[in-house]
Amino acid sequence: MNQAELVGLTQNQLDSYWMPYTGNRQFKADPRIITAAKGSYLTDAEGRQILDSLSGLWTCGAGHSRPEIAEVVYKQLNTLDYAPGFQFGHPLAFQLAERLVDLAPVGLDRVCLTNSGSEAADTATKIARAYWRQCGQASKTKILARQKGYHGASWGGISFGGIPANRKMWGQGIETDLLNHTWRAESAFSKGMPEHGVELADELEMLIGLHDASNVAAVIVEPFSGSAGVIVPPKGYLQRLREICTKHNILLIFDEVITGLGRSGATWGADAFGVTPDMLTFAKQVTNGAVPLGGVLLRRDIYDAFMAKGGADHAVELPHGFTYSGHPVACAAAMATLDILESEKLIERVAQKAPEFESKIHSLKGTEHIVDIRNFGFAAGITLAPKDGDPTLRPFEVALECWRRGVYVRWGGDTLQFGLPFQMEYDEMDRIVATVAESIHGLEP
Ligand code: PXG
Ligand code: PLP
Repeated sequence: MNQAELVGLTQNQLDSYWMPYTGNRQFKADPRIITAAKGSYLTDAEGRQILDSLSGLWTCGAGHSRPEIAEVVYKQLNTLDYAPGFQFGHPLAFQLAERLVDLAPVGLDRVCLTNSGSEAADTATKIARAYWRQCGQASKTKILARQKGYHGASWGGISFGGIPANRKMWGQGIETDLLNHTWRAESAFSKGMPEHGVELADELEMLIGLHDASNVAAVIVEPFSGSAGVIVPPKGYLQRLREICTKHNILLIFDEVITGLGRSGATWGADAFGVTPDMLTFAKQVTNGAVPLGGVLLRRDIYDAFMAKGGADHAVELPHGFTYSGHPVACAAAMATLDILESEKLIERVAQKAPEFESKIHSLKGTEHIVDIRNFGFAAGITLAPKDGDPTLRPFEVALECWRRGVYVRWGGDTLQFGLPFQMEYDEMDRIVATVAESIHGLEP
């Protein structure tokens, strides 16, 4: 029996669901069904305990199925299940906003709430364009980003996202141009930030020269690229992007959907890398994955510009928002998550344990077919050599072999990706590393 049959799913049920970012044909021929999760472990349809090396999808750093979150969510559903967020408010949204602002890098003291990272990236870039319009510079509309960047699956994210496979299907998106990515062969196996390559940031000067600053609204980058396989910027690179954006009056947006709220060993990637953007997006870890929520932290004067130009007192200053923006249940889950991150000092734990994770993951250097290993905080990426001319085949095969051996590993493109739960123990890290090595060796060359 396959795992779908084991939990009583019919073929028609399997076939009915068009799964997201999934090889549907392969999955439905060999389903991998997760039925429960606790701490750092998933339970599959066979009742196996599977070690979770990606915290869900970079979401559940505080561990799965936290009762502290479940309890507040249940209570919230019984008190205020939903409140209209347009023209009316409920206390938790404001309380959460203040709390996020308190955590934010200095100067980012206004926040919009969304339901996902994709909506956060859309929101930030829409605000960037609208902001320049409010400032009387309506020609500043172009969004510059970076190759290998991931900013979600909506029209914004696929327009200025830099992963080729995610772009090629959709035709014309919004106007954008992309910097080169920061992966360089000579930096392979760098621990943390590569020493060399800061000059890659100077390409931004070239792009701005090409398009003219009068046409550019914002630059959006992940502090380190997550989905593309944890590509960490060289030392000084983000600082230089910051300088160039400031010089040319262009907003700098950090997409911190993965890097934010602990993953980098600091509250934000902005803190870990010591660079403050003008806006910052977050999602995933903010509710520990329990309820969808995302958002954008931004400079107060950006908000103020809209208030100043808002028109009549009763007018809406920014015609933007989602039915579920600031959903009370999501806000409750976020408050409980921030409580856990603080009371268990989970971000500090990531910072403390990251050096050991770094040395463990880099111990795989020399393993056949591994051509690069990168890491930052509790994130790491491994690039595998192509197989039969296909760069995506080996990661798929290795990750499935890891699953068979009881470790959930995410694959994407030519990489394997790791985003450890924040409370992960050293012996569990060892198990992940050993399973990756065994899985590579266990497969046909
Ligand atoms: N920005 C960044 C930097 C992300 O990593 C999004 C935006 C979009 O968020 P939503 O919530 O709309 O999916 C993301 C999401 C992976 C993986 O395996 C990464 C993401 C999602 C799923 C898988 O690397 N990132
Ligand atoms: N489509 C229709 C017809 C709608 O009425 C709405 C919201 O009212 C949306 C899409 C957008 O949905 P959401 O606000 O959940 O993003």
